[in-house]
Parts: sequence; structure tokens; C-alpha cells
Amino acid sequence: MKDKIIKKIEEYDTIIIHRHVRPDPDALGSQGGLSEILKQNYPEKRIYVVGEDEPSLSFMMKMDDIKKDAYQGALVIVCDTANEARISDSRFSLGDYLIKIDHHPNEDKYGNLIWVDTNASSVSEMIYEFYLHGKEYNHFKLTEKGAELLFTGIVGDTGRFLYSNTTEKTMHYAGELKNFNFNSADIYEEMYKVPMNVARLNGYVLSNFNYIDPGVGYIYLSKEVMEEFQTTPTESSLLVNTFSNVDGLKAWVFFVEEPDQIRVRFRSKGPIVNTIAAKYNGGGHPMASGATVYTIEETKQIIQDLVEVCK
Ligand SMILES: [Mn+2]
Repeated sequence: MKDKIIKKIEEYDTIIIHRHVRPDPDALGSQGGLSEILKQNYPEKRIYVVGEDEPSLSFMMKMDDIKKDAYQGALVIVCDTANEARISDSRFSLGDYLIKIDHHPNEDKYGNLIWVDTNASSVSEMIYEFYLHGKEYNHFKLTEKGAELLFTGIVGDTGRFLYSNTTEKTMHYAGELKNFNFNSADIYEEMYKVPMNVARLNGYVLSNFNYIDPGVGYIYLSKEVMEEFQTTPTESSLLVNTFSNVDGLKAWVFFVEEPDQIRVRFRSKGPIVNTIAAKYNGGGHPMASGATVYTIEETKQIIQDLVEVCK
């Protein structure tokens, strides 16, 4: 597969790299890491990265501003994006050939060539593996910036090597990347800094979340509370794991009130919660899913459903 991708890259003069909307460190790390590798090893080619800016991750890299014409006869590579609808910048379809590189289940099989590895912790890990292959057979080199981006992506998707997707290979690659000359302490500081208003809301969540036997946690963040803390529903939703390490907790739910709906975020340490999410206009992973409801009555039913699966 890696050879097929390299062969395609060699066929094209313009290569445009996309990733998913509302990017996380792995989306940008894999996109930027691949771009660094290709720029370094094919200096004669035009390599672009596109997609909307994410201010909280601006320390990682800047996007290129390109015209529609650039897509004519171009190779387009999409990183870390499970389905077409989530690709940032809809012009991805204007290219001549499309490659998907991802680690989510391959449910939406878009693209002319697909490289999906669901065992990879991150697409950044896959791109590092791609580089290793290129290094062996095509004399690929990796820049410091490229190594930094891939490291950041791996750290992001593994929660600093905490999640169960962290394998021996993940650590091995991260170790090799660490040999490059970048400052990982600076990266951690940028990645995990929290705005003051969110830190204060975090305190509120810890003080006010509810716990019921057998292991169900929940909190309802009303418009009034978010106004008091001056946080948006999106910022507030990031606190979903705030009380995850409370002893005895098995599954929990975060209700965030939006102008015309209530967003529901489920998390679990064992009980399957996506079946509950599916009941309420949602879905997702077995241990992490989301839903949407419209009434307080429905939020109470959800808590009851959670109690049932935790029994
Ligand atoms: Mn990812």
C-alpha cells in the first residue's frame, strides 16, 4: 500500500492534503507531517495543506490559501477523516485522483486508493510508518518540523499515551520522533493550556456533578450557567471527561443546553452507551457517543437508561 501511494505521489506535480473539519492535533499532525515529508523529498512538486484554521492549534502550522485551479490534474490526499462529509474544504473532489489515509473504521469508502489501519493509534503514527518505508526504499528524509507535527498528533490521539490505543509500536515511534530536535515540553504546554473561563467552569462541574448508584454520573449545563462562566456550548462540551476518574464511576453523561436543543455526550468505562445514544437521535463509539434531545423529560429518561446499563 505504501508503495502504491508513493507511486501515485511520483506521478503528480501538485499534491493537496486535506483533513477533517474542526481539526484535532492528529488531523493537523498527519496532514502537516505528510506535507513536510513530501516537500523535503520532492522539492520540485507543489505541496499544499488546506482546511479551515483552528485558532487553538495555530502553534502547529498554517494552512495554504489556494485557488480552485490548483486542483486541476492534482493528487488529493485526505488524512484522518472517516467520511466524506467531514472533509474540510469541499474542493477535495476537484482533483484527478483521491487517496484516503485513516485509522477509523472504513465505513465510507471514498477515494480511488484507501489505506485504513484501525490498529494505528493515530494517522500521525501511520504517516511516520509511511516515512520509515520511504526512508528504506526511496531515501526519504524527515524534517524537525515534520517530526514535531507527527509527535503532536500521536500525543493528541493517545491522550499523552494514556488511552488503550497506545501500542508498543506507538511508543517505539514516539521514541524515535523524540530524537529529533524539538521541545516536547513546549508542545504539551500549548496543547493542554486552558482558558481561565473554562478552568473556572471545570471547577463548577467538579463541584456540581451528580452521582447515582450504580456508577452513573451526570451534569446539566444550562444556558444560565454558561453565561455566568462566559463559555460557549462547544467549550463547555470539552469538559466531558472532567470527573471521569472519580472512584466507582462507570458511565456518565453531559447535557449541554444550546439555543434550540440539548446536546448529550456519553462516556463509559465499560457499559455500552452508543445503544442509548441511538435511541435519542445519536450514535458513535460503544464507550463514547453523542445524542440530541429537546426536553428535560428526555434527559431524565437518559439517566434512567444509563442506570439500567450500569446495573
Ligand atoms: Mn486521528
